[in-house]
Amino acid sequence: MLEKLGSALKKGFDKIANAIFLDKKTIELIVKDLQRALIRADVNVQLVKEIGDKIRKEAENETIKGIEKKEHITKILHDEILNLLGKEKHELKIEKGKNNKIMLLGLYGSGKTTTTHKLAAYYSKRGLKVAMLGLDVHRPAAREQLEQLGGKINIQVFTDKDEKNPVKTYKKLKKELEEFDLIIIDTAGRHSLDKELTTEIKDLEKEIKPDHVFLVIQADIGQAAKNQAYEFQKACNINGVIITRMDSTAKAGGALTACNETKAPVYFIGTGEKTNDFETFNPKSFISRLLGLGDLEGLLEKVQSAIDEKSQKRAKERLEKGEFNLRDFQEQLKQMGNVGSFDKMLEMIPGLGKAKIPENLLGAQENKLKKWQFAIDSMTEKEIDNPEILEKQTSRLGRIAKGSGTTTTDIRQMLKQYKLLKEIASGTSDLSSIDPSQGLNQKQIMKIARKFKGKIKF
Ligand SMILES: Nc1nc2c(ncn2[C@@H]2O[C@H](COP(=O)(O)OP(=O)(O)O)[C@@H](O)[C@H]2O)c(=O)[nH]1
Ligand SMILES: [Mg+2]
Repeated sequence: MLEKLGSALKKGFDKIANAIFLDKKTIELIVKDLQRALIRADVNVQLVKEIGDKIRKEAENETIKGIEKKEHITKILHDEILNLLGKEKHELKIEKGKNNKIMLLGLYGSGKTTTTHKLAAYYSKRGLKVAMLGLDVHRPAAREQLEQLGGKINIQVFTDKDEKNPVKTYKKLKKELEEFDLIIIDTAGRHSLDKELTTEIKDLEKEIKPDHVFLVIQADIGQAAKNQAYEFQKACNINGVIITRMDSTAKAGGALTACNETKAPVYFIGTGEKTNDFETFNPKSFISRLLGLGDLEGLLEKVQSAIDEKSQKRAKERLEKGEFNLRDFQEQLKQMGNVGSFDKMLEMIPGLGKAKIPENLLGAQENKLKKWQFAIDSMTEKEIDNPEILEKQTSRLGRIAKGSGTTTTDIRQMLKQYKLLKEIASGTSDLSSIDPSQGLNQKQIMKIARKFKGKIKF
């Protein structure tokens, strides 16, 4: 369900985390993709526009910079989507021994009868004595359908096949129903909420006085769920909504967000035809499932693990001018801090962050990185500015090793990596043409990978 929306959202968050600079162009790409995906999921265009505007506005806020900005935008995007879906989880706790009644309403084929048995099974599993009451007196097969379902889950079904009036049916069966903790009531639908249906559900509500009235809506209708919920709300007191067929449409985003707009919270969602294809609706976990384990904390962690933008920007400028030196290299090493992996270092070169260079070549070796930093700390200015002299006057290596608690091998390795990085950078021709949010294309990656095959070693 909603795979497309999920993967579009995921891509958006990834783009924020991986962008070298969260500049206007990148934000615009992210916003456009996001809006397209939301509209495809049938979310109201006005709401979609508002989200886009908000993100653009926050992105323009110059007081927040660098990694904080990434965190900020990630959080806003996450919270906006959560807002769309309705923030909190609405739970329906049913107490034992209280003869609770839940009445389900909805149009033809919305899934009332199926949901009646799903709800019954749900609460029966939680230790309640549950019964189902079939009040769809208009369609001959409706009561049989309910009885069949009841037999499947071993839950008693009450109906009166000879009675053509649902209120009378209820009155007849009322006494027998008193011994149950919970009664789920299936009612009749119509093609639309016409006068007859309105009268019928009003009469039922008056007679039964249900503790909860739920509107059952099929997700296929998308944002049209909004008007349907409003209409039913006008006719009687709806506590909330159950959305069915989440599994069979790409429009479910529209149905979910539309219900939130009407302030008729979604309590449950149906995700298939079987008894257990049913779950409570929790906006937070719904989002994290859409994103594949990406709850807000996970998303923020991702952002935090990206390297500080400012220094990346400086490094990029110097690289472009061909001025990248050992000092820049040292700053990058510091930036890597506890991130400590060579691929993070590559991220400072536009587009290279996404290059699929085999992981074993880039394995994180924090100790080594620390040693490299110590080594550079022990160098003289002259050595830092002209690292070539270290190759010519090898006695310098001994001195640096002693001063930094490293070995000459460590220093040689460090110098090799520094040179390699410089070389990779100069090999990535025309840096400015690479879209930072897109990374390199396959051809560019292959070229770099071929060129450096076997060279990147720790
Ligand atoms: N795929 C899918 N089908 C469902 C779901 N809920 C109900 N249905 C199907 O939708 C059709 C109509 O359901 P039904 O309960 O008879 O609707 P009613 O007219 O409102 O009582 C049936 O074929 C159900 O099996 C669901 O969550 N997913
Ligand atoms: Mg039915």
